[in-house]
Amino acid sequence: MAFDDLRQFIQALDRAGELKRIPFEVDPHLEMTAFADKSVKTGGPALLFERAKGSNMPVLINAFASMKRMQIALGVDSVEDVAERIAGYLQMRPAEGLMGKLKMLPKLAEIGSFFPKMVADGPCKEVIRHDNFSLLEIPVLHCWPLDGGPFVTLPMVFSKNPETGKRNCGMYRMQVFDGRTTGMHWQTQKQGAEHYRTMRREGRRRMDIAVAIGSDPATMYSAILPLPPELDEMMLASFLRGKPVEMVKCETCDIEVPANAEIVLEGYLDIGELRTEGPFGDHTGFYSLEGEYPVFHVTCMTHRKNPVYPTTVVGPPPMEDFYMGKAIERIFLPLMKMQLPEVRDICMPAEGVFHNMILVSIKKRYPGHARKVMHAIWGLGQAMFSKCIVVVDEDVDVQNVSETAWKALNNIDPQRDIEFVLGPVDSLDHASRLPDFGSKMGVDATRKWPAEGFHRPWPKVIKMDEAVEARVEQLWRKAGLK
Ligand SMILES: Cc1cc2nc3c(=O)[nH]c(=O)nc-3n(C[C@H](O)[C@H](O)[C@H](O)COP(=O)(O)O)c2cc1C
Ligand SMILES: [Mn+2]
Repeated sequence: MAFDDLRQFIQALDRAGELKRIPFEVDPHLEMTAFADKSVKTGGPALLFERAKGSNMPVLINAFASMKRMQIALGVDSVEDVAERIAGYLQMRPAEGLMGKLKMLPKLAEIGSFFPKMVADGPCKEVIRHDNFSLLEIPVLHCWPLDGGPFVTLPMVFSKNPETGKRNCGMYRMQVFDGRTTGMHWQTQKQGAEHYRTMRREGRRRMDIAVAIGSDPATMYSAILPLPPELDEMMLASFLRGKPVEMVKCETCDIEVPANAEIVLEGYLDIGELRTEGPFGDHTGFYSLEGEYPVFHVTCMTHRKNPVYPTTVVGPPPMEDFYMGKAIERIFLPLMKMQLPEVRDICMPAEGVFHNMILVSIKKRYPGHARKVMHAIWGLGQAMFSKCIVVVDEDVDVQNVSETAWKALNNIDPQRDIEFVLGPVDSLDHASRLPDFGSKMGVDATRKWPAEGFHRPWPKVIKMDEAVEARVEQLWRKAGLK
């Protein structure tokens, strides 16, 4: 069952006991952050602030901030189900015989629903405002004390590739500078930034942008997925929902947005115009530094009647983004395995803030195999940012970080097994020698082979005899122990 919009999702969270409505006034300046942080770190619910200080709009926060809420958002019992669905399509083979072909029909019919659909009108057009609007009406959170200002943190930013006309949707935070302008914090390796560079090279002066805020959760979530550049996020959203995303044309620019959006900001970037953005209390748990980013000029705001403003707070982990990232880890595993079939599992522990630490277990089959996997990951889309990759053998459960650390730390001869490479790093990395460029570390913590020049015997992991364990289990109880 796909949600029609954000409101249906809110109702579903409420029904599942995953939402707390806050009826009294709370300040978007710092207070909501402290509220949301406490809730996520204590396993608390999503929050709907019904009275945001200084605004008429309610604020939704932490709507994705647990695995349970991610499941509700994606309409599944487990996010692994999404992975299985994807794997099902990836493994589709030409059917044998009539029965085989008939069996494939439902799957093929389903593919038809993956394409977003243009519609003439939609709820996001209930109120259209060309002149009489201000971004300051929106209860945008000033998240942390040293932030440079208020930031829109869950925007779906739409742009078009000027060469192919294909759309992109990415989630890039936007610092609100005043009633009509914001920053556009796309990092240099992201698709919006690539469209911008292409247009600058072509000598264009103006880049159309539309930003949708708040829609059905699968569509919102698709904005953060690390898809290949020309794969339409709205197609993936349609796949996740099992129902086409309905798109409407903007009023003032040549871009389409989800028709069910709560708020749409239409406008443009003046190509070449940059403004200082930040600092911002970031995913890393540190303030990311100020930087120069394009300026988004908003020329038209459309919205639903009584719009709800969804947002998130990032900061010292784990926060809402951890759960969004964990679901990505699970959903993308089959895609990674398609290119790297030797990979058994991966895990990005919360402390590593996504890509600072990736634990990978592999079926090691040939000398140097662990290093091949590291380099492949560094070459795989946004996994290029992986700062520290630890590769272990298939018998290590990488979801158990403690077991992985124990075995990996025992298995390495650091000088032999650690490799440093240089390359692109996350813009949020404050330690790299240069912005966006620095070193990354690969740790080969697999068991070493004679074919890799290791000729000493490799010891076994200690394990008690099973019969003895069973007997001691009885003796244990006999001794009155629990
Ligand atoms: C809450 C949240 C905020 C994000 N903010 C930014 C941001 O400000 N800049 C950025 O480049 N990526 C940001 N990201 C990550 C991107 O959304 C993600 O890399 C996405 O895949 C980019 O899409 P693209 O490949 O179409 O450019 C954020 C992710 C989340 C979950
Ligand atoms: Mn993209």
